[in-house]
Amino acid sequence: MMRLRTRIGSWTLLPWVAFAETEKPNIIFIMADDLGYGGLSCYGSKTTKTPHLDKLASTGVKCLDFHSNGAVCSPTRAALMTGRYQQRSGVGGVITAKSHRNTGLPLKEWTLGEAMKEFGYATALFGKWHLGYPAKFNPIHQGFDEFEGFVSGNVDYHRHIDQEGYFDWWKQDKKADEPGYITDLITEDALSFIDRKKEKPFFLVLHHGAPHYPLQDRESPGFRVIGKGNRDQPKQKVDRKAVYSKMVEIMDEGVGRIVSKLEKLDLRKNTLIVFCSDNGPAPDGSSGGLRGRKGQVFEGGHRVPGIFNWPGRLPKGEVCQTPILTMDLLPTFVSMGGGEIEPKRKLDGIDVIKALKGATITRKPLFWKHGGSLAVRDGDWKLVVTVGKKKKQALLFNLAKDRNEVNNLSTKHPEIVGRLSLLGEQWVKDVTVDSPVSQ
Ligand SMILES: [Ca+2]
Repeated sequence: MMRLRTRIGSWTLLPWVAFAETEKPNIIFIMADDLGYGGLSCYGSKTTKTPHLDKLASTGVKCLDFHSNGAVCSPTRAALMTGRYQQRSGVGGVITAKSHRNTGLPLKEWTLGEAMKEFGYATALFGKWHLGYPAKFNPIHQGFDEFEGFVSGNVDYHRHIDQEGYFDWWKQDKKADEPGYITDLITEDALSFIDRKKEKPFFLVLHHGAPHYPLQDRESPGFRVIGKGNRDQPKQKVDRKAVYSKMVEIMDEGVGRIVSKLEKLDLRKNTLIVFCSDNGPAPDGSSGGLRGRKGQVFEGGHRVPGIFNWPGRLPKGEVCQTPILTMDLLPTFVSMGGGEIEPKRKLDGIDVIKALKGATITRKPLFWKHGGSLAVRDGDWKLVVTVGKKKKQALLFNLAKDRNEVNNLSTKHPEIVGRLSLLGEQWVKDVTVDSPVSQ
């Protein structure tokens, strides 16, 4: 490209750089479901090959301290949508297919979709919603121009039936089938959206079902039937590890197709791509050696892969060691899109652009809660309080030296246990609201 220099006041700028600085980037946010910290090859997996996500990490910023807000699905999604701890919007637990069919993320919440629309973006969400079953809670009523996907926690990848036996595939806020394997459908919907919206800034959210159960790849048979509850295929019928890897690899293949589309349309340089998971792994996945898994507040339950890639605007091939949570994405995306959030919104999440560019950010204490278990993190210290059938246990770890939470230091540092316990109690009081899905 020819570089013509322009003088503005005392500044000498390259015109194309000056233009790029003021142009809103497209933002594509991709979230996997139940993918643990060790689930991608760039995070150490030896059994799953993810070349396209690996390339986004090696040419962008790979986060080593990225966390889902929740240890399970709906809570993390509520935090993503609101930029606040999920307990504040009453989604402290899973919106279950069995017991919560009439509730959802309250419509009064100011959501990520609404924020991006307000700041001039065309918005779409394809894939899993899990923030309310009734049509009134559909993503199109929470700021997304377009929605295709499912509203429950998981569907049969071929038959699109949830685990309680309800058909669950939607186009906007109406049930409508679209035959196909859901990971491919989500990718196809994304490619079509990019084609249709290429002339204006777009905000595209892809919430994959993969690799959440049921364990099914493209060749696996559909098995759920309408009107009959059924979680997964009989274990003896499936090579679970092989199918699990394949599910992640198909998702990665879709990421590759999206990157190719952006390159073909000459949109890649002006598109930020972000990837993460919504919680730690189920038993078939990998936490990469971290203690615990999905449903727990040990690191394995919430430390997940996190990748940010924006050519020329974010560092290339760097790692980020600042703790980043799902709730930080709303303020970060708004900031990257050139918007400013009014102070009255009182978000818990923060804009993490500086951290992604290499600055050290000191954060306020961070909290995770699942059922009766609570984790409090302040700097390198993490307190994990678990409540068993008979006893309450408080464990203290220093994550800088012991990321896998092996050495309990609670008896050595009772004063830190006391301080973090108090912070945890105050936080629970601050964020908890009455709700059918509070935990
Ligand atoms: Ca999940």
